[in-house]
Amino acid sequence: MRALRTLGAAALVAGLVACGSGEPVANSTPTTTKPKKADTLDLSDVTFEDLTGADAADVEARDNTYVAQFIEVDAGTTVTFTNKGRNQHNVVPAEDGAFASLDTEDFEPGESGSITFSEPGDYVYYCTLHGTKRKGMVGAVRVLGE
Ligand SMILES: [Cu+2]
Repeated sequence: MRALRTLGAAALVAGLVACGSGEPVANSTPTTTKPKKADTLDLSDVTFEDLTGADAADVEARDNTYVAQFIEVDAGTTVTFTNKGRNQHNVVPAEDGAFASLDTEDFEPGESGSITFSEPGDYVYYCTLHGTKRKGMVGAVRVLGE
């Protein structure tokens, strides 16, 4: 009986030590999330073409730019992207899963694809063949609420 009690006390002390040494690791984790945001195009100085008041809007993918590059629409608007270029393009959200991508194989020259934006917010997108999340063939849809 006596031996068991001693063992229990030793385990308790070991537990406290482990707890204390783990704290600095937990404190350092939040700093790793910050730089991610800078990967995406900064929209603070961008002028958006006002396409509000309509149910639908069009964006052309040319070689190698989106026209209009920056549009502002009401929530619920369907934006149709058309590949007007001679080359392959695609439309991929900068934020993973923000909307369904228009993939290259479904977006050959002359083809179109539509995306309905129901939630207000800024949606940066880009062509993975000719751009990045912040330069080259990149654009954005600003979706306004009521
Ligand atoms: Cu492209």
